[in-house]
Amino acid sequence: MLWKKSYLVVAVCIATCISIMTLSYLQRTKLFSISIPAAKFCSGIPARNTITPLKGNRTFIIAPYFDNRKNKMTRVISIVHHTEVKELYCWFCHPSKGEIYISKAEINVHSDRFDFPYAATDLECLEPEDWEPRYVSIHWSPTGDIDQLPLFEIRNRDPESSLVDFTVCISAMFGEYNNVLQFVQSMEMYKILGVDRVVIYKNSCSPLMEKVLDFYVAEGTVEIIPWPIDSYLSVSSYWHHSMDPKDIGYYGQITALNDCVYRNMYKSSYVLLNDMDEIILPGKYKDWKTMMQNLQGQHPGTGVFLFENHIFPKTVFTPSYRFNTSSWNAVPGVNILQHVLREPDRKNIVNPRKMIVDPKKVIQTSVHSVLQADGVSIYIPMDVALVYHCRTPLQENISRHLLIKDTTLWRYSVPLIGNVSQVLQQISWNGEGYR
Ligand SMILES: *[C@@H]1O[C@H](CO)[C@@H](O)[C@H](O)[C@H]1NC(C)=O
Ligand SMILES: *[C@@H]1O[C@H](CO)[C@@H](O)[C@H](O)[C@H]1NC(C)=O
Ligand SMILES: *[C@@H]1O[C@H](CO)[C@@H](O)[C@H](O)[C@H]1NC(C)=O
Ligand SMILES: CC(=O)N[C@H]1CO[C@H](CO)[C@@H](O)[C@@H]1O
Repeated sequence: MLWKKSYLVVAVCIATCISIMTLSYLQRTKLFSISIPAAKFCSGIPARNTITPLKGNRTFIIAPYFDNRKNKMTRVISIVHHTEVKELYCWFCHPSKGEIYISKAEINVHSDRFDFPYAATDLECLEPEDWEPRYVSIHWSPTGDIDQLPLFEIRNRDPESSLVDFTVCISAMFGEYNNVLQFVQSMEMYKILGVDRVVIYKNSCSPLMEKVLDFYVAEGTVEIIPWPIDSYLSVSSYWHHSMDPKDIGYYGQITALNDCVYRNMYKSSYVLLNDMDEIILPGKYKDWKTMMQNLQGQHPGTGVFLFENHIFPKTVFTPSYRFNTSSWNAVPGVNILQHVLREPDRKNIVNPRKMIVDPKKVIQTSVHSVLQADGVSIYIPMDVALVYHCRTPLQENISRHLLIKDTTLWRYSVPLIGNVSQVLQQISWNGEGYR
């Protein structure tokens, strides 16, 4: 009897040990796979929108990207509630092999959350070692019915060979945006400086702006990514939660920027992360290509180039403005050529920076710096280039004679005026004027 009892104890012990070992194995590798009937493979609901909510509205998937720079994994750019989402799984399905491979996601909420409850997040899932998944579903549990889950195509699986030099990412156009003249001027400046493509995450704009965007899309310069973030979350127009306590900061700008970097990782040698009222303006070189060849030559291994932001107040006009741009008078928006006086540096305040990055070296980006990268970041002195930023003043009461005249922009006045006039003419011909 006694002997039998100890036998039982040993058996229970062994069983416990095995399950603990199995559990710890699963936890350590965060991986396991299951086989389910063939009819169900890859039969989820194909995701068609830029932003896909998961059940419960606490996780929003933007897009999964293949990333084998460190491990063989899928990185899912997403937005999650930073405390309420504790567990997520990637379901990789093989269309013919008879396998669903489930991998526990590491939920990596970006540190630049600025106190908002929702933030840009990377869901990092190790992929199966012996096959290349093309589709993935994301679910809060390792069990469930794949038919009911949204199914995402994994991007960057087959990097495209058509490489361009420069892509500008505009992270969020919102608030019925109607600063048409400044937008067209920015676009034409980007083109003069060497842009190949401009990617715009568009939340909302005016009907006239819509016409302008249609023009640039038809021309092949602009790619629009719909960004209806306010259909799912309350959005702040400010960068910090304390300024406007909503769900997420600045229309989800940081998430859009990260998506843009990954989207263009194998399409563009460089990605510029700036707003549409900003132009990275070289002082020493005629265009971005010459500038980046020189900078990259001087700083091999650098992945992130940081340019100082300088404010050219749109409220202060330049008295010596002598260009005849009367044909633009009916166009709503700011004429940047009239604003070449910049605010001086402020004591004890560091000018924020905007960036040109080699997207292949970036892992996580924020707005004014990258959070994680493979290469180093360097500051570019303002005589080489600065960010020309025409907007409402930061130093509104400063006396005019303290503003610094900086006419670098005027070097481009001849092609800029010609090209802008041409675009505006075409846009007004296509419709009923600037309305
Ligand atoms: C998200 O919330 C809305 C309304 O609050 C609801 O109609 C919708 O079904 C939810 N979506 C998901 C995927 O849970
Ligand atoms: C400016 O150009 C317009 C044509 O675009 C012309 O009609 C006008 O006379 C010019 N104004 C001056 C001051 O040269
Ligand atoms: C500028 O001056 C006005 C009126 O004197 C004042 O209300 C405002 O706060 C000042 N702005 C700044 C940025 O100091
Ligand atoms: C895109 C475009 O029209 N660019 C033109 C801008 O203006 C310069 C000179 O005025 C032309 O050479 C470009 O072709």
